[in-house]
Amino acid sequence: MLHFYYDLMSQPSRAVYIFLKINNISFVAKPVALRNDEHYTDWFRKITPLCQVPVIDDDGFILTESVAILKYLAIKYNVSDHWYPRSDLNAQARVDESMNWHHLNTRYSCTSLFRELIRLPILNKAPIQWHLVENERNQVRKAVSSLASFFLKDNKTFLCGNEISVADLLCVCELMQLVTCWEEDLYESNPVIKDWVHRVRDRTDLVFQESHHIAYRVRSKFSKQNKL
Ligand SMILES: N[C@@H](CCC(=O)N[C@@H](CS)C(=O)NCC(=O)O)C(=O)O
Repeated sequence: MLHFYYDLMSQPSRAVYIFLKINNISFVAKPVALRNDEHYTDWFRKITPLCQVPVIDDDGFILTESVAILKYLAIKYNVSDHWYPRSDLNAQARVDESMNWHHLNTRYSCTSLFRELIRLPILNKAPIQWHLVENERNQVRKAVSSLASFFLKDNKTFLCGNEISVADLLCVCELMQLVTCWEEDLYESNPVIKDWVHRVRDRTDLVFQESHHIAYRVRSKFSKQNKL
């Protein structure tokens, strides 16, 4: 049986969660509350000494890293080829290209901005460091611009072609983290990106909404007045 360890506040966890649900892959849900430091407990350290989510345990085969997990699940559960192409090497390489780029660009910039605005002020019980925030916003702007001008060029429907892939899930879940801190203008101000995010949301529909409830709950706690 497949066990899935996740926290829906975690962007890569949400991508895997949406993938599992949309493809009707049964799993035993094992939420790990990062806010309560559950990832540092002894029981979770036994699952992964890296103390991070997401993780899967598929009949004793434990796998960390969202990209590896998504590829493994796509192949193991033989989901529709568009999610992670197996029949066309070039199409597969496009999805890999996008996911490799994602880590140091959308992932790094969005998670850094979220950390400056929400994580660190809570952890350190200290005010937001606005001079650092502006730098992180610029990194997000740069990633958004590359997404539009390279990955979504020529009016592409999704990042790697006309159908959705695991790369779209990872990337959109990362951008959606900005909703928590009222920073969604950073991507919504770009019409190409705004439309693509909406397409991914519409394509994954109720699962997308369910997986992002918590992001909107955090948003309602983080006052917009905190923003500069
Ligand atoms: N490269 C990993 C990143 C995993 C990761 O950074 N997970 C975060 C949540 S988004 C986490 O568990 N953070 C807890 C910590 O590092 O203390 C992946 O893509 O799965």
